[in-house]
Amino acid sequence: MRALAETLEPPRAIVVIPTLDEAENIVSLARELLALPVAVEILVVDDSSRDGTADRVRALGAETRRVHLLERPRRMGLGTAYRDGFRWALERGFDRLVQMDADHSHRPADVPRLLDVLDRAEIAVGSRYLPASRITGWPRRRWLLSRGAALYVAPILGLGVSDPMGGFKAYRASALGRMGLDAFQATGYLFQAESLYRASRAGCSMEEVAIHFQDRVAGVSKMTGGIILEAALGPWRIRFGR
Ligand SMILES: Nc1nc2c(ncn2[C@@H]2O[C@H](COP(=O)(O)OP(=O)(O)OP(=O)(O)O)[C@@H](O)[C@H]2O)c(=O)[nH]1
Ligand SMILES: [Mg+2]
Repeated sequence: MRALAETLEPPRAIVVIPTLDEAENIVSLARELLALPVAVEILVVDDSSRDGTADRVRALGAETRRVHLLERPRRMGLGTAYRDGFRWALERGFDRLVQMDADHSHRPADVPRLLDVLDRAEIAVGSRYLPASRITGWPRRRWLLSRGAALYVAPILGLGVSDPMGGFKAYRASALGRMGLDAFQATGYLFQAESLYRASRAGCSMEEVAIHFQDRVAGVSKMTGGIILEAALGPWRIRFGR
């Protein structure tokens, strides 16, 4: 019976969005996602933002049952936010999981393209650095930092992708299960590359998708010097142990 139900029911997709003071962005982003031609639910993982992000998400959740909120007691890092969010979604039987930033850097219009890729690969990796990709609104310094991080991290982890630090991806649930969410080392931004490293070690198939990335629309960056240091040292730790 279960096998039959699985073949008849369309895959359930959820977009996991970590937030830290994104009240100005999250509602408009969620509404754009809900208006997509493909049906998705949304999980916001909020680390006790002080600008009312969680209240706005709760209000939206009361309006539509497709928006969910996972609240954490303090800032605990982007990597653990994604892992907690993915666990939440896997426990509730979602088949396809998308991750994206809250600040409108990742466009909802690209979500259906990422999900389509999951018909032929287990992971769709949004890339800012394919010939068809676009980045708008970034000063040259920011571009250099991001491009440099990508070129530095990929060979250390043996990743054959152009944008290992990108935060716009889609996974089949089965792939996340094989990647071992409990074993991750990165608690912060390096989660992005570690997820691909663990996926390739688990034999997951991946395909890169060109995306149009734009600078955050509102709010402030959460990037700090500590995050840059993590990107410098972390890949070696992930590759060669603690
Ligand atoms: N829950 C949670 N979310 C976080 C944390 N750190 C960052 N985020 C969110 O993760 C996403 C990416 O963070 P950003 O500050 O946009 O980082 P970035 O895109 O590298 O930097 P900018 O280019 O300045 O935007 C955003 O939605 C943030 O609100 C965290 O510790 N916990
Ligand atoms: Mg951003």
